[in-house]
Amino acid sequence: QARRRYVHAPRQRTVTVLGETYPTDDYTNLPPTIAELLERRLHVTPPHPLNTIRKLIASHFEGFKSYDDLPAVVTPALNFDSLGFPPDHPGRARGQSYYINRGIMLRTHTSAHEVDIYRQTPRSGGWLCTADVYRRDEIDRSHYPAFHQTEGARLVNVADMDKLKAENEELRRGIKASRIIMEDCPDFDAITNPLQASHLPETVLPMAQNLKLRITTLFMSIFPPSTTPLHVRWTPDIFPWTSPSFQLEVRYRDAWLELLGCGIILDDTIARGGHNPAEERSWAFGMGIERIAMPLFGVPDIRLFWSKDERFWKQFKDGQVSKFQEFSKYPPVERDIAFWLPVGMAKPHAASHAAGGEVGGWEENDLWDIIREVGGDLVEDVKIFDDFWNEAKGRRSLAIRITFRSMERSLERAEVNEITDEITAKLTARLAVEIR
Ligand code: FA5
Ligand code: MG
Repeated sequence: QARRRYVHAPRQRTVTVLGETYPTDDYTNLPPTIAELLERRLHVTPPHPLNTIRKLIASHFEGFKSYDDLPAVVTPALNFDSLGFPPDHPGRARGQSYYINRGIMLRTHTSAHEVDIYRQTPRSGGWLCTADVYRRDEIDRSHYPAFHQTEGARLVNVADMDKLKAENEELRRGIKASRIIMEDCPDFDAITNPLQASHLPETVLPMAQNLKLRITTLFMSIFPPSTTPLHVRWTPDIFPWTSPSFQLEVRYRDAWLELLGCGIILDDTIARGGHNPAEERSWAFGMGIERIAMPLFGVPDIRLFWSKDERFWKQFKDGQVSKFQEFSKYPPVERDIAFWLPVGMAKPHAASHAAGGEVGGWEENDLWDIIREVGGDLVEDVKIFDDFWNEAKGRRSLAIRITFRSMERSLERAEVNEITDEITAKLTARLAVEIR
């Protein structure tokens, strides 16, 4: 059995993204199905709910300058280096990000624009940036390989901390415990992760409180009383360019849904952004706006945001929050595929899974991409339901269950069989797996 690495489709000499043609190389892994999504511009297209959320956020952060039209095609230098990602960070791997070639990729987050935007921001200024972002990720109701984020940041002069404390008191008085219920995190003051060595607590605590208070009052202003109380929880997080860092989750349909990551910007990044870290502190957040739109509009599946069906589009009015009426649910069709990984692929290893599932040349995201590439939006969910190591064969076996469901019609058995056969053929050809 050949020890083969994943090859992303028969290699084309060029790929075209937004009408621009780029040369490919050994790093290219952008499928045409993803490249097409760059043309949708959902976050600036009324009456799409993502456009409405973008505008609601902008009206809450008065005086913040908005950037809604920055190009998704960026360099790894902008997406990673400008934020201090270490060279071996798992996010850089081909298994996690979409590369046009070694030097050009699709942004994986709106933070790619932080340094450039700070450079255009005056002292004590604030800004917002909303954009489509792309990641090779798992497939389920709340994860899609293309999604949208709103990034927000505020600079505060260290000499203005007293003013900020007064503002925080005011914000705190406006928060109604009946609308936002904080679980496992009793107050806004908890900081569980390290302050930067150069930062005094008196210039960081008010910033961290202000960050959490502004986000909490944002949710109070965009979620109408009929959709609250929201159950939320703040937990510690880690980002290469912030410390301390936090994550916010919301309870939706019996599960915790991750809404955003945020933190206090590192001095290095402040300096790269053209500000003086001895004088300016900054907080920043990056929120997934589909993740806000799901509980806000009651949208049960993230794929719906990409729908071209008028039963989706007709339900919304620009700038207005309304409850989404699910259109009739068509039955799911499940198919299982079991296969041996090529000889020489390492044993399953919990730690590598946590780092993005890259084990001895085998990347789980290759699997998800091939399934999406063939099944498109008919794929609702994919799960590995069996994963074992056969000592005698020295090989690892995986069994996956694909759930197919159309949002628009009942699927024919023959059609699902055909898609499953094509997925099986591509897995065999590209990943050199052996079907069991
Ligand atoms: C980030 O992307 C950081 N750039 C956020 C940040 C900004 C931190 C500024 C510090 C300062 P994270 O990878 O956690 O963090 O993604 C942010 C949010 O995007 C998540 O909380 C989630 O709401 C959303 N998100 C992430 N992956 C997906 C996905 N596959 N589909 C839909 N939404 C997603
Ligand atoms: Mg996160």
